[in-house]
Amino acid sequence: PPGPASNGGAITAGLIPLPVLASTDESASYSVTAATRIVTGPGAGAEAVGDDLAALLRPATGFPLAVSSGDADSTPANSIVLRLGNGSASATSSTLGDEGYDLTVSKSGVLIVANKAAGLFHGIQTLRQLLPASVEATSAQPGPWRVTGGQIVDYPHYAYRGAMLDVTRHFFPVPDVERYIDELALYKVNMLHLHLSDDQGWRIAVDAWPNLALHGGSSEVGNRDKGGYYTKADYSAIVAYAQAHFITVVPEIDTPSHTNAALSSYPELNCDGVAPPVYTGENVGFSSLCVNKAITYTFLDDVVAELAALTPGPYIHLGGDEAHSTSASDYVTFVQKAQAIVEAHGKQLMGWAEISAAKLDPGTVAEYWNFNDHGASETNATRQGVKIVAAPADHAYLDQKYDAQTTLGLNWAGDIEVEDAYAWDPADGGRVSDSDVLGVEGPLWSETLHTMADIEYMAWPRMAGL
Ligand code: IFG
Repeated sequence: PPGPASNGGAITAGLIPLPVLASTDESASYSVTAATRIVTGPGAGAEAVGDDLAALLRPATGFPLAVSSGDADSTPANSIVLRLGNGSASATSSTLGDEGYDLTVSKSGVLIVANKAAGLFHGIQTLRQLLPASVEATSAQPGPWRVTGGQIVDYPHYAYRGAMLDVTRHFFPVPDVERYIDELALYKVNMLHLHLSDDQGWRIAVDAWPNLALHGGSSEVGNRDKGGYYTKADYSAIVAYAQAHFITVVPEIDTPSHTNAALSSYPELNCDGVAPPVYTGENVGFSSLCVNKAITYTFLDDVVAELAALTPGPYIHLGGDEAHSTSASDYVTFVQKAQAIVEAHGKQLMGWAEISAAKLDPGTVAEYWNFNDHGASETNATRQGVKIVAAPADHAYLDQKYDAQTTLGLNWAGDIEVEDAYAWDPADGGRVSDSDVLGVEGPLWSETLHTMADIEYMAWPRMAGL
């Protein structure tokens, strides 16, 4: 971020993302001590965030940091106050919205005010970053735990601030996904897109079509391990963990291509009635659901119905990328039927931006990734009033190598250093307007990833750059 002098002084040094407004008052710094209390109120939402803050700060500080619910207006000395209220002195509630917060550090403590618990949660992420970095340690560290005095008023520019994790090319168990959620929360990411199916695997149990998980979940790229899948309880655990971090899960079932795992699981899904063998390679675009068979839409309706029932978020992502084995007219027919199915289950369709070849409803979201189309798929979307999520592969694809020395990852989109992940324009240099951009997303494809360490090597620090 720009130097401290240009945006509120020392209080913003090193904060990611950079707050909207900030001012430093060095005379008002505060140190968290054994006597510091966390006071929340009113409302259960505030108390939960107070407990989150205590859990985050106790290990490294070793302080008790008792949490109590205070009365609506008290700001007791030596306390960190988390208050849900009607805005604060410097920011009206409409400015803060649902995710913004107003954070003040004074000699007597810290006050964080927000309209909703999500705003308080984002405020405590900033407080984490205002403290010495050693506060992130899981064992007791020496203090002092000093926070520079001043005020921060902050709220997101984009509604959709996402990360995508491909749990299909290689499977990652629930604890890995939860760890990634912990990391994403520190940077106020609020959407987690899970790529749950592809040619090489199917990763979510569907009661009406049990072979999808049982057969489709048994393979992966390279087949070094034996794939895996989330039971409905696993998926619900991920959704709940994400929700506790104010992150919304966007499940993706990739269609009509990237479907070999499903086609291999059920012969009747194939146009010729023959199930292909499982696929463990890295090619894309060779598979397609059978657009002209009725059972294809029964299958899709059953899958979407069961997934929608487990997904509190507004979006079901049905992929749509690289449909090289589906004719252009069949593709449009399929996308429009898929859109209707998603909406019939009370959700909005999200898809890779190629879906904009079809007639899209205004609530649909197109995720722009293929910069090689020079903006065609994103402008086809915005021209029909559909918003985009910007994930251009040459800036946002975290599976791309940092440089020639990076052993993990692919490089078809070019090397991506932190600077490339940070310094780019979601409005694509004016090809779309900023108001068309719902937000940004950092996809992490897992053809070459096997472990949490691999995920973290590729995701950080570039996801923070995004
Ligand atoms: N393109 C494919 C992904 C993945 C990626 C790897 C999209 C939307 C290349 N589709 O990106 O499945 O293979 O970088």
